[in-house]
Amino acid sequence: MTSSFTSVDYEFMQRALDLAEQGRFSAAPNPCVGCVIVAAGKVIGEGFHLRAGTPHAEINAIDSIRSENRSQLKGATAYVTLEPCSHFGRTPPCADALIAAEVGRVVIAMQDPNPQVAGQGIERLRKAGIQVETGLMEPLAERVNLGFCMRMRNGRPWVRLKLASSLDGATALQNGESQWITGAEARSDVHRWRALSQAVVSSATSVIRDNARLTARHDSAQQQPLRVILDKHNELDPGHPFFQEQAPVLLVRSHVDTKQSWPSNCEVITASFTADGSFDLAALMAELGKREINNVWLECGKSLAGSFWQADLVDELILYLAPKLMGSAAQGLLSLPVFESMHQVPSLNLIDVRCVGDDIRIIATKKGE
Ligand code: AOF
Ligand code: ZN
Repeated sequence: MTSSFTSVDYEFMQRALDLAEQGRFSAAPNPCVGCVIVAAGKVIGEGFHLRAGTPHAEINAIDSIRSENRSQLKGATAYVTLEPCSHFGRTPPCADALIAAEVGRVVIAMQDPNPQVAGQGIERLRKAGIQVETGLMEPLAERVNLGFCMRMRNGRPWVRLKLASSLDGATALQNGESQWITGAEARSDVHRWRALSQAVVSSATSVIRDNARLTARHDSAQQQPLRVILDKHNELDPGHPFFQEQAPVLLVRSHVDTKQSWPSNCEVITASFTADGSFDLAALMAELGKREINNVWLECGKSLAGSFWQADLVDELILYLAPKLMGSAAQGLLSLPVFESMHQVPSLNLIDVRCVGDDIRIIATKKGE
């Protein structure tokens, strides 16, 4: 049930959203969640979810209150960015903890899309006589957990396609030279996005041709993403320096040669194929979903990028535009079919446009989403 919220409600939920963000490099596969507890108009407790297996945001918020002040919890309002859980997962239900604390009101930004919760936390709080209001700043709460929500609802990760080009849309000169189009700040921003993702997806061609390491080399990185490499023509060699990085690899090949031995950080699997003989990218994303990967960072050449786009598997574009002109013979951004009419041309929603160092960064999603 949505009701009218006051400006004070917005202020506290914004604080809870800021707290949720603090888990963004570490909470996966769990969602990022923030909680603020308010009594007599003052914040008495705050918490966020740091890592799977550790206490949830609500528990951290309750625990942040000194024991001599715990009586203030009675009748207090808890602001939570995600519905408090109702199930025993790695930790006990937060709904029960809020009931035991005798809070009077719980304001929730969004329902938990996890089928194990899905409204049952809200119901349990209401049954206990707590006033529950939902939907406050819901679109913002959803944006904090795009990957978790996508995986819970559709069984696959949220896919971000990274593209970098000159102002005239070129990604390499005619002779293939491409390093570097964007500047150091934009490249560091890419490492930050990799650190925010649980998997980086690319092709063997990119690894071999560009010597891409695909690791997250950024201060904020807490763990290295799984490097998922599509090697359709079985080209990548076990001795390639790519495997010497301290980061796991999932190598997807057309067939697996059981006699070939691979480094210990590399798991080799056989791809599923679509009817037209290409790798089944939807099946691969479902496989990553099963492996609890919330966010995929897709960083590859124009043909794999085009295949993801055409399979309707790109949820967000992150485009870096360098103020350079690389000429008409240069290579383009994305392999898409020839469109016969402007009606067929995909349109995008701009989500964010800003300068990153000397370059422009555009974040866009497909229109209507
Ligand atoms: C909350 N507050 O801060 C988070 C919630 O295995 P567990 O016990 O960590 O449970 C994970 C699930 O709990 C996760 O999939 C999501 O549904 C919910 N996350 N819930 O009340 C939190 N992180
Ligand atoms: Zn919980």
